[in-house]
Amino acid sequence: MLILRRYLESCGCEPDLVELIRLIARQMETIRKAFLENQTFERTLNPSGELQTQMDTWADEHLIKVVGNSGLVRELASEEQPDIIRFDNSRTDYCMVMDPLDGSSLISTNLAVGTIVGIYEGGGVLQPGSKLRAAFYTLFGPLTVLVVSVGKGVQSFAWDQENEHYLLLRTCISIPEGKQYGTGGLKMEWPPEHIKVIDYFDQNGFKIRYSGSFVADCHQLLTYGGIYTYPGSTKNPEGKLRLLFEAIPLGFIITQAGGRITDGKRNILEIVPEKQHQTTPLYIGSKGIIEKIEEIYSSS
Ligand code: AHM
Ligand code: MG
Repeated sequence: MLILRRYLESCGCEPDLVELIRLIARQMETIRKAFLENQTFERTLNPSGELQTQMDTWADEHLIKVVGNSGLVRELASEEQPDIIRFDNSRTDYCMVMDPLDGSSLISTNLAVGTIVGIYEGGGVLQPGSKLRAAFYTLFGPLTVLVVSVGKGVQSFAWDQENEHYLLLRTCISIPEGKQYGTGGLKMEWPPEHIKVIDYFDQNGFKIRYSGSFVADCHQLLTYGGIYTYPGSTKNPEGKLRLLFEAIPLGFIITQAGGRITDGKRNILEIVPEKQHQTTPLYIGSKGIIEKIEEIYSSS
């Protein structure tokens, strides 16, 4: 059976990149154990103005400590931190973006959540997604799964507790043209283009699937196809989800699986981020559906 380390080496990843991905991947057991004691909300808000859960801050502090001590990352931007963190001890030029725990409003319901990571090689964290060197996410479901792309397709691995390594689960994942969708936002605040998109789905036999965890909702696309969307709203035209920590890493992975990501008008992977906590409306999933959505937007 292929394990994560051998897969990354077989792709020609430099040893420091292999070490960095494996280092973060290994933290998932520690993070999983911390759920039991960190079930509630904090009284603090994150830089996007959202209430933090105990696990948001726990996972954030833990990963910052581990990454900072590793000497493998020069610059780190986290969804839970107001500013970009720079590590002077780094022997590499890797710049990392992360959502330490995505979907955290679901912790109290025990639904699936996970960690999202993107890695650039030099150039800082404010770069378009097309420049990513690697991206991966983990998902805590019945299995602890890790889905990774180093620009050579998408593979998924599952944590093997007994042998303490990640075993290959699916290789060369290709996203099918499914017929399901999940949409965020309040219907009363959807922009007119989004209403047309949803009407198109409803008139064409699409099924609804929405959990409230971006990482989990995107993960199911790799099996069933379809799309996930969090549109802009009349109140927040730039949407809710973060360009750096959510849209870019997941967009990179879904694109590597043959899908696409758009804000309705442009490929999100081509957007040059202007600030760390920038948000974007987004549609992510099967290629044909995204093309249809862009058609609806351009004719509106
Ligand atoms: P989080 O990173 O704090 O969990 O926030 C992002 C989450 C996404 O995982 C999810 O898709 C979205 O927010 C759900 O928002 P809503 O509760 O408005 O449906
Ligand atoms: Mg998130």
